[in-house]
Amino acid sequence: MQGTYRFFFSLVLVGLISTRGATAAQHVVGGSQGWDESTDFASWASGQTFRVGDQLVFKYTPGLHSVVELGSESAYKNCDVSSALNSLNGGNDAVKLNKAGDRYFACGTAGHCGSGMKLKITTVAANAPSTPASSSSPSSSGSSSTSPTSAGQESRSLGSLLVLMAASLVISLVLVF
Ligand SMILES: [Cu+2]
Repeated sequence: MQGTYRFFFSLVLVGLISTRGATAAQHVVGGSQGWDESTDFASWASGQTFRVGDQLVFKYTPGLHSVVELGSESAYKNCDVSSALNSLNGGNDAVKLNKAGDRYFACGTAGHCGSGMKLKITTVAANAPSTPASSSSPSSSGSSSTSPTSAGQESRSLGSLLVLMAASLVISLVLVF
């Protein structure tokens, strides 16, 4: 019986570790093109589901670009980088999405925001369903819209696996005591 208990307990630990790894996603802004003037960020963002606990990673050549977080929709629309909440310039900058809601980013280099180097994202609750990217934006490419959806399904199935493991632990405890 002691061996049974340890077996189920280690299953639960493995479940916890793999679920944590699957739910906290890193979104490399712009995908393989990165944070660059030529990237279509609206199209990229429409294929992603941003959840609380995830991270944005801005990859670019330091000195050429920067990352400025803007405080409002109007600052975003007008490329008003003077009202910046935060500014990053390392070239490999992680931004944690710590609560649900809209956030706005732009490049701080003169002229870049105006030529489209800006990003608006909406963060949803950690357990919210994935964006139905295939039905809402038929124009976006298939490869960019399918991968986040399948990642979301994977994390949900890991979640239900965890529930199963927790149930197994309870059953094994009842058997032991
Ligand atoms: Cu730039």
